[in-house]
Amino acid sequence: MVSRKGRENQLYTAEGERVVAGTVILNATKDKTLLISSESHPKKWIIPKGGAEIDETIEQSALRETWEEAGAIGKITQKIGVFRDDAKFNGKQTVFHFYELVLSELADDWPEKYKRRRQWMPYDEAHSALLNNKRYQLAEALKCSNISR
Ligand code: 5FA
Repeated sequence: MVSRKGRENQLYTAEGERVVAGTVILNATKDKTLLISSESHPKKWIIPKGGAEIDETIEQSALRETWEEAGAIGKITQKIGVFRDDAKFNGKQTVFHFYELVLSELADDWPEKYKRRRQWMPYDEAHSALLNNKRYQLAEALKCSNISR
């Protein structure tokens, strides 16, 4: 998997929203999810996700971001859904596409190893962490996944 830098290939909707793709990573027994720390707010937990690019499918973007940010490889088991954020960041609204991914390999070395922490959490802990950070779309994606709770 090749990691990418920059935003010149960023995909936008016809309405000008930034398209972001990511995964809810589950362990094989589907009772934990792997959260990562935000780069801009290192104390806050998020789900691996990032800008979808024009020359990829949204699913490919989600898998690439999952590798770059979390060092995780696995199988996409469902599309969880599309979640809109009406708030504007850098003048743009965001539309998130989230997939569920069951982990097959967690690398010890990955592109953003020195930028991010990773932590497995059961549903309640992960959902609360995302809600406490006001990451409502990420919390909703986790809620809509097949994680056991
Ligand atoms: N941002 C912060 N809170 C947001 C929210 N509730 N809804 C939508 N966007 C929100 O920050 C990533 C970007 O998202 C920042 O520009 C922030 O203002 C905005 P983050 O989600 O805390 O993650 P991060 O700091 O680790 O940044 P990246 O994951 O690297 O950035 P992107 O998700 O934009 O992806 P990309 O740069 O890999 O394409």
